[in-house]
Amino acid sequence: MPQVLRLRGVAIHTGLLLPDAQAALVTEIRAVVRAAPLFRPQTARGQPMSVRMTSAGAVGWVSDRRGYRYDPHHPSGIDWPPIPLAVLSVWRQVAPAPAPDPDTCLINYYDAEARMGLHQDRDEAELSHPVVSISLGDDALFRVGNLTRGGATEAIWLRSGDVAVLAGEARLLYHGIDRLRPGSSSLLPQGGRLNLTLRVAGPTGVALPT
Ligand code: MD3
Ligand code: FE
Repeated sequence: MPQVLRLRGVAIHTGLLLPDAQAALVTEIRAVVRAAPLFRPQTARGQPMSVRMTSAGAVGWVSDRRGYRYDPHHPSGIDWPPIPLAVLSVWRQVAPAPAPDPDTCLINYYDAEARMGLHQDRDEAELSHPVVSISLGDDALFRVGNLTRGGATEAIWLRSGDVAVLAGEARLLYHGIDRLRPGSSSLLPQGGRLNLTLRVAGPTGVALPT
């Protein structure tokens, strides 16, 4: 039975997506990844991240020597593919009104060794819009901290089909992924985990005089 768990203001809709809906999302994401291949972003310190990423939407998240930002192009120079309608539908189902539609969907792929350190999501122009995150594949130990670095943290296992909604005060909490439970899901034939994060990135760069 789906239920909403709350962890420090993070709302987790457990089991929101049934297996057929999860499989349909994976099919859509495969098409996105074929068009816009996964890449390994560099951290601010120039180290490759363990998570591989790509995006769909008007803009996508990139990270290189120039820093973290939203860019209208994949590192290869192509436009990002559009956000699949099935993914957009999840946002429309769970984002608290009156949120605009998202303009970016970050696709994170975790293999058995990948992890994501504690961080805040603050590369968006307007930090008051919600963030919606969809988990597909292997279970992941999700950790939530505080509005500033340090202090006590709590962790919860995210499972395939769970949808997290980050709104209000929870939007700026430090969070990360400690590790996967490899082999816990058979959704992805090669194993691992896909996380789809929908955001309103807003305008990139500054308007130039015409
Ligand atoms: C809590 N992704 O891409 S998703 C990220 O599972 C990211 O790939 C993780 O953190 C992942 O930035 C966590 C759940 C999530 C997403 C955004 C949040 C939790 C959040 C924003 C604020 C607080
Ligand atoms: Fe994040």
